[in-house]
Amino acid sequence: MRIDFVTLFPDMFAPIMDASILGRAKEKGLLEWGCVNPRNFSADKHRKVDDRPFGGGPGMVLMAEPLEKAIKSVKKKGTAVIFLSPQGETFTDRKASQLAKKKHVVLVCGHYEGVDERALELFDEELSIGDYVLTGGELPAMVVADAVVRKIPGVLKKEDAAESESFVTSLLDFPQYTRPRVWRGREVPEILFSGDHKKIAEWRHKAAHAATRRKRPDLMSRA
Ligand code: 4FV
Repeated sequence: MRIDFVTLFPDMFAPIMDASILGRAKEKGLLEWGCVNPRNFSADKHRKVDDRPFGGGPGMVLMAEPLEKAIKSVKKKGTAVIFLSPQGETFTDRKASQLAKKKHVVLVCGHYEGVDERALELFDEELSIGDYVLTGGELPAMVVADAVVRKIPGVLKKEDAAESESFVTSLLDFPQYTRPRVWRGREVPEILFSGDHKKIAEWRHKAAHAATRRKRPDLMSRA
């Protein structure tokens, strides 16, 4: 998969995209990524990409023209162009699975008060990572990239394959334990040392159910 980020802050991405599982996905040739800066497509001698809102009001608005040119500079047939914004559909694990099937995804990062409304026609869809306002779309774009790339076959090692993760089964994960066996007088559940994998799997499923009922009852309807 190739991911292109349309962003005014391209230097924000390498620390995240080249680290850990994402970095390994690139080394394995399962992921390519790049950044396109609308400022490089501004017709203005001062490389202006934003301006004051018509009708007055606070802040600045991202202009449509530099955005369109930046998107067109990387867009190919079948490319999914996604705008990250609080007005978007809430991003979910299901959406991550859908996007992981794409060959090329362009993630457009807003800034300031938002983009010129007429630029919305440049996007195939709008996605939000949650009902709060961030400084820019860069962090949401990296959140989406992380969740999507983990779904690409071969990115996660077999043992930590995506299908055993939370939300795939609409259940939260079962509780995990590791050394020491006793910590602050608290013992690890005995069943986990039984070696009886069937019984352990049953215990984990029950524990995942209990955790979901307690912490995310809204998910139970889907479970
Ligand atoms: C956001 C979100 C988000 C809004 C104003 C960028 C900011 C600024 N994007 N999910 N929540 N974007 O807050 O995706 O332009």
